[in-house]
Amino acid sequence: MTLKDKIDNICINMTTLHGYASIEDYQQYMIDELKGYSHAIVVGIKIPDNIIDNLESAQGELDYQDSYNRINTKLNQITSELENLIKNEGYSAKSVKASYIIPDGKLYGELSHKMIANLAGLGWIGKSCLLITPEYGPRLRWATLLTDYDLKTENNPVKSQCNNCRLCVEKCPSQALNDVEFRPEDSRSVRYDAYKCSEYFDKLEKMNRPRLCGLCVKVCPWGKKSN
Ligand code: B12
Repeated sequence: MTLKDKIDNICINMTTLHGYASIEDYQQYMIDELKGYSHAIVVGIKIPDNIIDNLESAQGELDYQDSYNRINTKLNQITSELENLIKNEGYSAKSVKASYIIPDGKLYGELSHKMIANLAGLGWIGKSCLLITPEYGPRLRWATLLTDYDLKTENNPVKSQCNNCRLCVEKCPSQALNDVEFRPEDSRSVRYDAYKCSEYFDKLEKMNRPRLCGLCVKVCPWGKKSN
C-alpha cells in the first residue's frame, strides 16, 4: 500500500469530505512558520443537521457549541494522525489546528482552511465568507495538514454559485456581510467586516450565551435537507 493509499484510508474512514491541493503558488497566504510545504490535505467533518437547524434556541446554541468543540477535537486528532503517518515515512508534515486565531486582535488564522478546500475543488467561498460545498453547503468544519510529500494533485478551484442569493447577507445579526462574491485579489474587508461579527460574539458572551452564531451557516440554501 502506498503512503497516498494510507492517507486516503484514514480520510475516507474518519472524515465527511477530504481533498488535496498543491500550494507552492499560494505561500503568500500563509504565516512564515508555515511556508515551504508543497502540498496540503484538507479534511472536513459535517455538523449534524439537527444541530444547525435548532440554532435559534437557547438549547440549540449550547448544542452547537458542544458540537463545535467535539468536531474541532476530532479534526485535530485526524490531522495529528496524518502528520505522524507522513513523518514516519520520512517526509515533513505539519498539522494546522481547526480553529486557532492568532492572538494579535486582527482576527486571522495561521492559514485559511477554506482556501485549501477551494483549491482542492471541494467548494467555493461564498458571500458569507464560508466554504460552501455542493453536497453539504457550509455545514462542515475544516482542518489542514501541510506536507512536502508529492500528492500528485492538480488544483481545481470551484467558482461561486451564490449568484443573486442574499440570504446570509440579510440574516447576519451584525450586518457584517457586504453582498460581495469572493475574488482572490480582494481583501477580506471588501466582503465582510470581521470586527462586527466578533463584536457580536462579545455581546453574546456578556449575556452569558456561547461566543458563536452560525446563522450564516444555517440560512444557506446549499446543503439544506429540502434542497
Ligand atoms: C479568524 C476566524 C474567525 C474570525 C474572522 C472570520 C473570517 N471570515 O475571517 C471570527 C472570530 C469573526 C470568525 C467567525 C466565524 N467563524 Co471563523 N475562523 C477563523 C479562522 C481561525 C481563520 C480565518 C481567517 O484567517 N480569515 C482570514 C481571511 C482573509 O481568509 P479567507 O477569507 O479564508 O481567504 C483569504 C486567503 O486565504 C485567500 N484565498 C482564499 N481562497 C483562495 C482561493 C484562491 C484561488 C486564491 C488565489 C486565494 C484564496 O484570499 C483571501 C484574502 O481575502 C478559521 C479557521 C482557519 N484557520 O481557516 C475559522 C473558520 C473560517 N470559521 C468558521 C466558522 C464556522 C465561523 C462562524 C460561523 C462562527 C461559528 N462557528 O459560529 C463565524 C462566521 C464568520 C464568517 N461568515 O466568515 C469555519 C468556517 C467553515 C466553513 N464552512 O467555511 C472555519 C474554517 C473554522 C473551521 N475549522 O471550520 N472566525
